[in-house]
Amino acid sequence: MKRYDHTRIEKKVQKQWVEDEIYKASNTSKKPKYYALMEFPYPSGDGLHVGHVRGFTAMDIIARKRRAEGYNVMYPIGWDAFGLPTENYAIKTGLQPSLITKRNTDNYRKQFQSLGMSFDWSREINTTDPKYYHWTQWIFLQFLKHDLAYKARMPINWCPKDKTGLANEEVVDGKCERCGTPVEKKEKEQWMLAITKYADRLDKDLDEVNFLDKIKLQQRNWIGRSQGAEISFQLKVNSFEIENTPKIASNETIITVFTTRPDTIFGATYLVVSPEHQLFKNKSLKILNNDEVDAYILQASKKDEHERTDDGKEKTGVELKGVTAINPATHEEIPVWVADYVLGGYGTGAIMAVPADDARDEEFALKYNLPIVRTYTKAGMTDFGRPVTRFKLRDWVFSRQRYWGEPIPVIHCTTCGIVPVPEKDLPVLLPKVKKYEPTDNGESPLADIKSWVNVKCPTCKAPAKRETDTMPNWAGSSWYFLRYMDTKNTKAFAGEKAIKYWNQIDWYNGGMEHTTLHLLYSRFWHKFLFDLKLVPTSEPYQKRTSHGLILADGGEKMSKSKGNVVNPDEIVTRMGADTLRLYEMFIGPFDQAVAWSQNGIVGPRRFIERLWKLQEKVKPKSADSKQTITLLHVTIKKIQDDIEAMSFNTAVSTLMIYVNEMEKLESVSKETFGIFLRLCAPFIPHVTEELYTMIGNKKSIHSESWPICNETLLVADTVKIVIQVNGKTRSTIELSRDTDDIAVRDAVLMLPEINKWVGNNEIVKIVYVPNRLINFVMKHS
Ligand code: ANZ
Ligand code: ZN
Repeated sequence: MKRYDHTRIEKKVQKQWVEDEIYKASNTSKKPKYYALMEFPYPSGDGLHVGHVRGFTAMDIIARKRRAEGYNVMYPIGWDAFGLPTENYAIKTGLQPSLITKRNTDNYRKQFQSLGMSFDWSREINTTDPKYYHWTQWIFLQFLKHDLAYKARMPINWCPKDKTGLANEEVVDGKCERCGTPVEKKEKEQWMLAITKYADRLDKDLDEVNFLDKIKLQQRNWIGRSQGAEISFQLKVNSFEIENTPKIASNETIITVFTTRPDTIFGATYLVVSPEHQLFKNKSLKILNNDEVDAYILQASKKDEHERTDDGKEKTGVELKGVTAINPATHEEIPVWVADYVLGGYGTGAIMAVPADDARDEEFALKYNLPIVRTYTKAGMTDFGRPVTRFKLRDWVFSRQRYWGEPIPVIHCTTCGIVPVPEKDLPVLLPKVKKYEPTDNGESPLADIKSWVNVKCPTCKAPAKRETDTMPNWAGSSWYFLRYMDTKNTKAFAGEKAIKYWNQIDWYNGGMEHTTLHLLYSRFWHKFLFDLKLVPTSEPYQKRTSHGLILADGGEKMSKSKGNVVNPDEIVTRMGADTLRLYEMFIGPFDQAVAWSQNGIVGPRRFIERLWKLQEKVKPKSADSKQTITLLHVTIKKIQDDIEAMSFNTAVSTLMIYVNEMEKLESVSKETFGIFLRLCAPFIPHVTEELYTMIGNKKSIHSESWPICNETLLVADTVKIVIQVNGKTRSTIELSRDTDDIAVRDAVLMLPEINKWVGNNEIVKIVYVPNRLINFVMKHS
């Protein structure tokens, strides 16, 4: 028997796969289609890390199983390559971002190929390719045409170090998500996308899709639907104080509040307006302590939302002297305050304060000695109100003052205003620049290229200027899954036929960190395209799952600065891609964060070596016992169920148990071993391909069909084993009868609820009562 030489085998079969194009998806196949997708990566200079391998291997297993089940599977890959890290590297080195991107994607491609991913490489895309961003720009123009893209002067989050505007989502605890610098507020003209117009549907339509509950919840929280009422309060301005001032405009004589508790209105003893409230925008309302109020507003503008609203923070505010409001329920005159615990961007930016019922209002009332009415009549929910639905979601700040992004395809003309670039002139190419730094006044470096900026107005032909803002790095990923359907199309983002064929993504997996924004943004774009009748479904993803992070040995986050990053290339070289894949599937429950363990990888490697050795037992004419066959079918059932449930770790332990069984046999038939290899193939595609050929099969194992489980053999031949730690029962596990002690031990130790007790502690003794109980005796700490 040849020794197991992973390098030789993996290189050889990978070459064969490329030659035979076995993973190529057809756009015209008669087979049922299956579209499996994993979030495409940002090609960073560091290359793939083991966290990528986890999610991509999982979807690779799904894709391979579906092919075996007879589907025409598309499992595509591409690069989400615009964005800051590349740009910052360009600034540092003077290299062109497009060259850096090429270098990085070349590396990622090589790495993915070495991992044996069953991608259809003919569909590779790159968001920075002009042939791709042509269509990102085109979709933007459709938003513009339908009034969903607009310009607004906005206080934006400004990172003084990166010199760029940040979306709310990119601000973490008041700091820039990328560099940690405290974020400032800056007023700037920004492009906005009106995602709030879709808030209702983005919320409601979650009912129709198969997303993990926690993912739906995150989407819902982010959208923040809130049912309530708007109630108007008449203002009263002290007459003798305003004798010589002009009359205030009528819309300023009322303050409208948003409340989820209109029934509490009899207990509303004062109003609070936010520092951003319209009331302060034009100065016609006479406030006696104007200077004090202005100073307060200025102070508030320097705080971020957390500082203003966090529970622990002391509330502050200033009374508007000379202004009162009439409570429409009690007809009493109540004071009006400005306080920054009320936010400008939510509801109407003003509230009725009910200190008896709302903790924040109570805290404020106690501090400033405002009346608290503890018992009052409850109003009907709509007696004073106009019912409204409000959302926390805000419109999407869609411009960046940076170089490495899609140019926003509009032209500014002094006569015609904002003029879209005619569709025939797309794409608006990113010009070459000498310096990639944003300019000192915060404009994009594109603003400095006169030859690019100065153009003729497409409408009146007078001299005009190009928009110099670029799109945020969320743009290209908002529709990439559509491009995969028809990557070479030059007339549309994808052709009608191709879109009709692939229809919708059947299964989308990605990181938990993308289940809010990217998911929401791409659902929004898709709904918009659906409204334009360009895609057949209003939701892009039928099913969405997420994988947990892989942490460093010891449980910390992997990071370059801590020097604890595990390099997948090194493991592929030393142990093989199959071992790495198997280890990542075995490492722990797929949806949870797990810590890498350098020792842990030895187990999967040993499994493959044992599998390799089993070839010696394969006899064409071996008559397998009933027990061997039964367990094979139990295994088929378990593997297929576990794969569907993404319970990969238990699937792997089931495979391990069967290898144990086969090792005990004198011989095993070619058929039984072949079926077992087919079950292993999605996990370890290289070694199974080689072994399958070695036992005398002509076809690639990856073109074989999925083994069919003979359910009649599945008499309930399983037993429930009690698991104890130091004699205390901690859990149970269901395994097939007569599973041997080593396999039971390994299966049990993988359960998170047991690992919690045993973990890295020393096991003194293991007591096993076959088919009934296993007890771990631990060293006393
Ligand atoms: C009176 C009241 C009485 C309220 C009571 C609550 C409890 P959600 O559920 O998050 O939508 N509110 C409204 N606009 C606000 C703003 N711009 N900044 C800060 N707070 C604001 O919360 C809605 C409630 O939060 C509203 O209902 C309002 O306080 C407050 F016993 O009105 B309530
Ligand atoms: Zn013009």
